[in-house]
Amino acid sequence: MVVFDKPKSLADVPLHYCPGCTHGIIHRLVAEAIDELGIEGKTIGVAPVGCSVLAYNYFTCDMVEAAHGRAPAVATGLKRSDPDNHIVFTYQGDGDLASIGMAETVHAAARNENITIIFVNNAIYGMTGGQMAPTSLPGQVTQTSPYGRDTSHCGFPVKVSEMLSQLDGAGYIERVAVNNVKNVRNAKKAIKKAFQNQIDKKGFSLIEVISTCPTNWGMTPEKALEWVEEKMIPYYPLGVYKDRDADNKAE
Ligand SMILES: Cc1ncc(C[n+]2csc(CCOP(=O)(O)OP(=O)(O)O)c2C)c(N)n1
Repeated sequence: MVVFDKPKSLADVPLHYCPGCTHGIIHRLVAEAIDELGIEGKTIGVAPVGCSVLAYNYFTCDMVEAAHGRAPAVATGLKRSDPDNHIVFTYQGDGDLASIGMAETVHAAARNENITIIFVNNAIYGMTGGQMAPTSLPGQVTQTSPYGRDTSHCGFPVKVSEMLSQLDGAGYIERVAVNNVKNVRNAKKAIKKAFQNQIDKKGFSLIEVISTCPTNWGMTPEKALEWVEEKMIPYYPLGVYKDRDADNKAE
């Protein structure tokens, strides 16, 4: 009896991610959602620059590479070119989505583009070696804030889910984490719903996934999971920030 299997939407190759990095878990959840919804043949993923730049090696659906920050713009084109037959998702880091790509993110949400965004928030620029990101926490030590992020001159972190939920165009915004089994299960539900929304033509969905970067945080994988629970989740509370469907039903 098979009790555990690899999703078909995930290639059978070793991942390049560091030990304890949660990109691998998030890849799996996206692949499971694609499998369960039976959309592999029509799904196109867009991965820009960042640690997940090689995601095209891991997902078996079609993948397109975007310039840094531009994934929502590329996804918009792919979706609009054949809205009934393309299921399009982006897979973006916080440096990518909330810094260089902020304009694309905000306007894709404002336009209610019928796409699914997987936003991996690990509070740091991973690929380039651990510089401060728009989501780095106050006091967080990074390569460019060696004494800790000082908000008096570095400003404050951007809370993407809270911000986007204020836009009328955004359909579904949820923040999840993958630091324990319960949170991984919730993350799976949210990611699957974000794809289902697109199938149902409900418009823009973004799932923010609180993730780890033990290498650049300078922590063991175990300590990184604790840091998520103790530092990141209190600053970035988990939950549904916008669900147009539920809001409409409540009215
Ligand atoms: C136009 C452009 N500017 C800057 C870079 C350098 N760069 C590559 S990845 C990256 C940030 C990656 O951080 P994030 O998006 O948070 O993803 P992570 O690597 O942490 O998963 C930057 C600044 C680039 N490749 N292209």
